[in-house]
Amino acid sequence: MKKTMLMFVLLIIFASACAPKENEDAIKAKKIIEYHKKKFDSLPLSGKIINGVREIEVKSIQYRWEPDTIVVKKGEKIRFVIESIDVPHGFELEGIIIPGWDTENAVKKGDKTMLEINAEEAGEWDMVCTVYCGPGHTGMKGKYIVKN
Ligand SMILES: [Cu+2]
Repeated sequence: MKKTMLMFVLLIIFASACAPKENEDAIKAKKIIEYHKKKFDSLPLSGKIINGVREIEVKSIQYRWEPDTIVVKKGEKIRFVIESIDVPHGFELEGIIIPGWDTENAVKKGDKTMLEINAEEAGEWDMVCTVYCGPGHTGMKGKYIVKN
């Protein structure tokens, strides 16, 4: 009986010594992936769902976006309703093609421009103004975030 017990203990020690150990890089990489997965979890979603489409009103103002951070969920259909408050501004989500929208188009004061996209990929993109609107134009940036 004692012998069996001893064999069992030795087997456990042997097995744990042989278990593959993750190297530090792999552990670090896992942590980074986890961090990016959960980074946006606490952010509330923007706009409201109207007939199955998440509609978000975005105001362009010299030299900022209101809201300056837009958060949606992967898989949603998104409608931006963009309105300029002062001078003509452009609209672009860098790296995302908006069907039917030329980034050289201007959103004029008082006009409401509706743009629709599908949030297909999770991640973070810059929301920028693409029409020169004054000396602060290049600093007119916001974030478009698609949560998992
Ligand atoms: Cu601008």
